[in-house]
Amino acid sequence: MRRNVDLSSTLFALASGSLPSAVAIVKLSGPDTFSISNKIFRPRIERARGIWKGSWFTSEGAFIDEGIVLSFVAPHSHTGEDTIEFHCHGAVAIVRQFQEELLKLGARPAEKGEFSYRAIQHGKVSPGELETLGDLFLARSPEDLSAIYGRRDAGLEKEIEKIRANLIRALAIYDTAVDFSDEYSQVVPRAVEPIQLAIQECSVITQRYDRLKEPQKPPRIALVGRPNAGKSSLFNRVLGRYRAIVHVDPGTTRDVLEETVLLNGRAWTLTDTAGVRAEVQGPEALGIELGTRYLEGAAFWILVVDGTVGLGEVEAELLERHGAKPHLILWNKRDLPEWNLPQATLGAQAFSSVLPEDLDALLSRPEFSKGAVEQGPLPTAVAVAKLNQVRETLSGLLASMAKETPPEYLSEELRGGLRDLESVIGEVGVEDVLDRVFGEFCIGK
Ligand SMILES: Nc1nc2c(ncn2[C@@H]2O[C@H](COP(=O)(O)OP(=O)(O)OP(=O)(O)O)[C@@H](O)[C@H]2O)c(=O)[nH]1
Ligand SMILES: [Mg+2]
Repeated sequence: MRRNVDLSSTLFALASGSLPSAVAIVKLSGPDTFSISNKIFRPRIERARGIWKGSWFTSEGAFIDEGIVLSFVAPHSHTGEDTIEFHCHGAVAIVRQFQEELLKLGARPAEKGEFSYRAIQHGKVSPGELETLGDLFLARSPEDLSAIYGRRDAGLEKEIEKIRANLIRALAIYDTAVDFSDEYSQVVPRAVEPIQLAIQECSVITQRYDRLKEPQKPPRIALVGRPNAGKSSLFNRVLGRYRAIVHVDPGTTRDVLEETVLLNGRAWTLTDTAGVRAEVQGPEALGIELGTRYLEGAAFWILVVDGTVGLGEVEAELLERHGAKPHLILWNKRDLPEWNLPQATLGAQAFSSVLPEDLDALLSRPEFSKGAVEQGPLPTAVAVAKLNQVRETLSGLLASMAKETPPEYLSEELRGGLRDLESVIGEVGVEDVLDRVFGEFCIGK
């Protein structure tokens, strides 16, 4: 990945966005910055900090453009080197000609992140600051921004400490097994639980970062139930418009319908699915199967029950298979005289999608305000890489325990994992961030 990491060449790159644009910024940085600039920019500028207005010409004297130049003198620049920013018109032809001239005059195109690399080498930014900078470009919401800026709070340290406590527990078990080697099968398996807990806790932390890196749809709430229960009616009420077909005939909805909604201040993907029933074939059966897959990917689900009919096998099976996932049971159609909610039916809520007060109460339920993504402290990319390594070590330990690997070996491996874990909250080193800088940063940064 890292090809040219010398500090002696003078680099150039387009530091602004894609062309054409109102203004383009071409950045030139390195020891020959001023001498190169003076071969194409008039008036000549001294090696001094300033803002200059003037024009650019090719080495043959042909006019390219006019604009302004910002000059910085080492070490007072982003890279810590002599740097000039050319602010010209953002036309493809101008910028291209410009870059060709710079190339002819001995400058070389910067690689991704190469300016930042020089900034680190010259002590202008710390690796930790570069981490923050890298993540800043991934932020899409004010929440993302405050998570990135809020990292300095000690939240992550507390979480790492919890993982560490589990690993120390496991270590004590391994060490006991070393001392009582003939009782392996009674002692070592006790370490499985703390190790599994630690793996889980590592994942919880790294997932927060994955969410920042991979923009996703908001978490899903799936509306599920038997045909005719009133899922599509509820879907439409929440959206406030007639989006899904509603009909007295069961089996109306065949496809999965999804819309983004704001519930209690949080974005969710609300999903209407085909009513579940056995003994159907063809498109309806396919629709039911598709709905099941969406239910599996949901963060929350609402079982809509026709309160004039009650529970049946469909509901029992859904609850058995998906009951562990956060859900809510709505005993729908309470506006009808035939409606009946037997006492203590699985904590079901009396509901009617035609009663506005019921809809209001549903939409303001506190579970919708939290969002499905847990809002803990955001780790850095370096911390995530280390935690992934820890998780790998721990998974390896689970496999080794299953094979009755000697406890001496387990203990040694676990100590390595502990060291990696402890380094998560230590200082970030230059080496830790270099691959990221060269791999992910934009050209010109
Ligand atoms: N009175 C009353 N009728 C309702 C209520 N909710 C739905 N309905 C009626 O029940 C029938 C079925 O409603 P849908 O919303 O299409 O039901 P569904 O669960 O989407 O049905 P499928 O798409 O077949 O799975 C329609 O005639 C609706 O008007 C309610 O709260 N009260
Ligand atoms: Mg429907």
